[in-house]
Amino acid sequence: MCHHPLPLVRQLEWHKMEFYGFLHFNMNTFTNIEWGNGDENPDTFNPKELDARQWAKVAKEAGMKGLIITAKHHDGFCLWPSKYTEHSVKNSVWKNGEGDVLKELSAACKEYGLKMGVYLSPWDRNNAHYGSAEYVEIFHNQLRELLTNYGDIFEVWFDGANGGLGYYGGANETRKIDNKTYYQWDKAISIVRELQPNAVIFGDGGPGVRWVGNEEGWANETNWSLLRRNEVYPGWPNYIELRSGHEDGTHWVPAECDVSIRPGWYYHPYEDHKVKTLPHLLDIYYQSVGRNASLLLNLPVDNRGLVHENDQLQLEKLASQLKKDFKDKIRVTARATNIRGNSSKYQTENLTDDNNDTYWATDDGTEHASITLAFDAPTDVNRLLMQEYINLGQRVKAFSVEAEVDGKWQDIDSQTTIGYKRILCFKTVRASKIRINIIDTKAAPVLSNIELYHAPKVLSAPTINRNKAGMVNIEAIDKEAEIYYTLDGSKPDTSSLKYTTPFVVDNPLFIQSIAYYPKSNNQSDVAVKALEISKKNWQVIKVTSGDLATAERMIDGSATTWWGTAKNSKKPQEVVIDLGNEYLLEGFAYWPMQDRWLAGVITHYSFFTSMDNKNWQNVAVGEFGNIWNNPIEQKITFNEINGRYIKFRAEKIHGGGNIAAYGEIGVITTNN
Ligand code: FUL
Repeated sequence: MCHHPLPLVRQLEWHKMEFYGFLHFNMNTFTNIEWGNGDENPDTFNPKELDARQWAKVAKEAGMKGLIITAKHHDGFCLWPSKYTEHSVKNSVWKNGEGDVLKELSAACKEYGLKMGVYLSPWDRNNAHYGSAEYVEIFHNQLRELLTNYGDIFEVWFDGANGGLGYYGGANETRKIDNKTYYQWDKAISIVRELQPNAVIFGDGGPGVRWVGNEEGWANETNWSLLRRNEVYPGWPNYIELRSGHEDGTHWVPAECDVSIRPGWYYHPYEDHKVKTLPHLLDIYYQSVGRNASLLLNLPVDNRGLVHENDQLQLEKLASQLKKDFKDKIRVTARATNIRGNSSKYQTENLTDDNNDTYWATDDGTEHASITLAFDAPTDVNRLLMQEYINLGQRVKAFSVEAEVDGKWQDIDSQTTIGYKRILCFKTVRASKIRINIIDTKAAPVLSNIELYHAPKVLSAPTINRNKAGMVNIEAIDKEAEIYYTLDGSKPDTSSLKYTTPFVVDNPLFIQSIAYYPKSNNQSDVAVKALEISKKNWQVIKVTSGDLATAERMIDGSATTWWGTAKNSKKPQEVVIDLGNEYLLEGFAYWPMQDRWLAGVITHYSFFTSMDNKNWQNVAVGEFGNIWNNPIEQKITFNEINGRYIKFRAEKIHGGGNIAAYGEIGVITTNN
């Protein structure tokens, strides 16, 4: 007998969904920021062409199985006419206050056969009562409304971001709460159980589904659906562990990878050309669904109320590529070194019968076993898909894969966990057999499915970089590729400019480029880079602490080289940059450091401009919303002003060492 956590029926149903969509659409869509403060005027919410059927259609055609919408984000604005706040659609000009986005989405999901989920932010920066027991009751009541009025809900999403600065009914202050106790989670969970017994609850530590510990769309290769759940709570500082779960977990709490199709969660026009490329989206798919997690891919609905054309196009590419990757299942005959009780109930045919309810198993105590999959004739193969029969838990701890090529066995991969689904991608081999060796398990292995494929090669778009001197370099991963580009906004093809050597760009410009493979007459996705004025005359002339001599790293054109102020320096830290010339400035850009382990991320800023480095104008003050969880480029615009010097002050920072760190600083002089 094995004693280990098993999934509940609602979790088993959730596992089968694999790929579904997130819709970030709310007040932030109209204020063009990631986190609203809560003091926004409800009339600001006014989508003129809102069409939830379009969202559902796009999602359905992409192969998504459901949609989760931000019914209320941290700014507190409710997309449904909640009885428990005035801060909602009912007080906006949209549909004269008669609208209800949740209702429209619920009807659209029904029409397109999608499941629906709700994101309800516990943190509410609008509500005057936030921090007191009164608000918790409001939160619970809002939850009740969402779970009562919109049909079946498959997932309830509780965000881990909690407490801090906000409007709070005009108090404009910082409010801290105790993440573990304040929201009375037991009560919130029992409301979900009462009203939507089939819904799974998402939170940092579940209870039903856990966060994967990053917002980039990947789980670790080792990924247990198990968690020592009682240790984890919203905002848990050891969230890095969520990427693998816990081998000795006490509960079944599988991982969900949430990631946006653009850098930000909400729609920003300046990210229209930053929709993720097909190779990037494919990587995300293989590193989430292919690693025993689900993929929750965000579509930021735009300020018209539609999924933007560019996002739709990339999603279509992903869907059609996945269809190609998994189109022709290679025919195999499976044999195993051990079959439980030599019984036909556990036969190897169960691995290839397209039925996940039948499975192959070994005798108890036989934790090592090999499965050999023989092809009719030598066949090209580069994908291996495996599934454990998780109704009986997650058991495999280590396995290896070999291929028989020209009569000789060669190693393909050595891996750890499998879980609900594992997909290995490897270099194409022409094999006559594939062998899977189960090396270590928690109990006798039980596998329900094995599939092999030969997925076509996908071409990567080139990368475009510019250094401090303004020199632009375009590179393709495959050295056989030819590179073409345009500088006039047109789509590049093989009749465009051919790239041979780096060239200088000093002024704002839009570069678009493709990699073209003459052998196969194939071209990649388009790489796009919006360039601002070059930094060739820029100089960092003052830092309040740290090494001025190396400070150029914050203006060298690359966000991956960063510079930081001295450790434990007195806050707030400032840097002053001489742009070398006078420019009409409309905004600035800040890249936090891009290292895997972040430090010195500026969350609150002040920005100044000057003509003479003496008299300074304070042109912007604010917060970089969600920058810690999603450390992407931040673009802040302000009223046009002439300036030669800029001063960037870190008002508040987050993360180790008490330093302020800068991946890159830029200015905005155009609307690119
Ligand atoms: C985070 C939030 O703070 C972001 O704004 C976004 O909603 C993301 C999905 O979760 O914790």
